[in-house]
Amino acid sequence: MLSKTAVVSDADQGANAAAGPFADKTKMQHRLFAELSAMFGREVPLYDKSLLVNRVCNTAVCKLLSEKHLGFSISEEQLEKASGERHGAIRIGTPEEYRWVAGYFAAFNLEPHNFYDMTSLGAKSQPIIATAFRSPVGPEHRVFTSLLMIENLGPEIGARVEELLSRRQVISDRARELILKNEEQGGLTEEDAEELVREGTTRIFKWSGQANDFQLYKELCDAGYKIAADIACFQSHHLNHLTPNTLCMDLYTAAMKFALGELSREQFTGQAVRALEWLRDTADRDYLRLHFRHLDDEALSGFGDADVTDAHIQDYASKLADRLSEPDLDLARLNHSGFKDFTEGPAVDTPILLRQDSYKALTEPVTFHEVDGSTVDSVHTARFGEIEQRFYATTPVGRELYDRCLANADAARAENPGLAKSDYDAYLDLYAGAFAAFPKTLPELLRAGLVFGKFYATKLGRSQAGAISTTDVFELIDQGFADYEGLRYEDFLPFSAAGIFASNLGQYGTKSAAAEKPAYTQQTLEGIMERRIIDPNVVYAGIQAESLVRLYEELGLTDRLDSAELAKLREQSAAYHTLLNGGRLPVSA
Ligand code: OOG
Ligand code: NI
Repeated sequence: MLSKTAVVSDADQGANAAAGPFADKTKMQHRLFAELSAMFGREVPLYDKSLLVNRVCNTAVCKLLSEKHLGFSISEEQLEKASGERHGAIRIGTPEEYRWVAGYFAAFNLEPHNFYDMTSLGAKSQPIIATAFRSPVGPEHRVFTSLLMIENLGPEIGARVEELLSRRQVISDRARELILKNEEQGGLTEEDAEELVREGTTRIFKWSGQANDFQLYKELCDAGYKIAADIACFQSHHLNHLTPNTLCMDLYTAAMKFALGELSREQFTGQAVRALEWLRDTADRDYLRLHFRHLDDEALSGFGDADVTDAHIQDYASKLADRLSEPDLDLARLNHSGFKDFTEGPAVDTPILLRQDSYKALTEPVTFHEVDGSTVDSVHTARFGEIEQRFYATTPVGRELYDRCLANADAARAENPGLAKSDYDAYLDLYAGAFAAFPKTLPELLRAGLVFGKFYATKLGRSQAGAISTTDVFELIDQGFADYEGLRYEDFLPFSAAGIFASNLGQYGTKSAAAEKPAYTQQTLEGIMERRIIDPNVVYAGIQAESLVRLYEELGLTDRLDSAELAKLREQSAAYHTLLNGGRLPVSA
């Protein structure tokens, strides 16, 4: 059966330019992630339950928000969508596999963004380079995709890893056919795209519990290359984690620790009250816009303000404690290894980039198959349960400040290593201290040039077009002629990733055993994929520049603008459009 006429979404226009009777790639991307989530839920009961805990917490958050912002409400379906975003992580063994995986993702409008060199993170290094596949505009899903750089394992063990990897074919002949078809035709019919989704959930990303070469596995682990063992000895690119997003990180982490039996009821309600009070005091219009895509300007400006009393907050916390104490959320009885001690990323009061946390990797049964036909039953510890909350994308200046603050936070933590466990509130305060240099609200962050935003003319502004004198965007905002929103950060943080690798592999980084440590660049990975990697900063800066050009036009200010400034904005906007229209991206020189 041929698919009905494909509907091409805005975000997809570049990717589907030559649209024939093809399925909408972004729609198929949602299908893929919904199916992956169902697959992972069947494979890992704790993951499935963590989604329920997240759901319970997000529902409480929405109740509080509707009490604070009169008129705010959210349907089950909208909440499902707002909580339905995912990022996955897979780890690939060879360049050839990596190229096929990149082709697979292209069929779902998932393009490589950013180059992550995990071999150069000092003590936190791993023998890995990576990129993340996502839609270039308005992404909801992502896959952080690592490639093992075998030469770092040293010649002897490296050769054995290479030999083992050369014997597997993760992407079936049929999947390869479909990937090539997508590349040739510029799209796939719905039927073909569905088949490619199934190739993903029944084979490519599926956990089989089957592995090869127990001896090599043991030697890799003993030599400090657990990541290599996780990649080389298995028969698929099994999803390592599949991360949902939360509306309130600190509430969710407290809830998970309570459900896992790591916090008493009293400790839980204490932490929940702190998290909910924080929300009550800070979840303003900008928070709502950032977390709920279904709210437009009109909706946002229509909400009334009301107070949420301390008594209500106590009540929310104790109702949550009741719900989490019900037998279906008694997570302590499931296979688990506890929850991470602290959250990666910025402090709770600094709404930039992303915050991540996780339950720790599970120890799962594995059967190793040997060349002589015998089998060995053992266990493997790799798959964990991450959660995240995304905030504003930093400009290069903001990112530099973040990196410095993070180094301070790491140093403060190193001086008080037990604090997160012994006194969590004191730990949060200590951690926040390290980020004191950051402004705490979106308007301040924008004014300081630390985050990217999108600016647009208001009704009032348009009615005054031609009679406005200032071209200063913040004066325009103050005068009511312009409005703003922040751009959400859609990418990853290598140090957070390293922290996650470390706490889950029980291993804080590895040294390269190569005679000379190889240097990897973005071109290394682009060459492997035969695709260009998109620089997200070009996208963020382009979206901001384009919005400013339009704002000035709509307010009749284009002629008043400094010509060099206007030229720069147009250039940034053009660079962004060139990236989007690239289709299969050429490798950069
Ligand atoms: C990937 C780690 C990176 C994140 O959220 O930073 C990542 C991995 O563990 O394979 O997913
Ligand atoms: Ni992750």
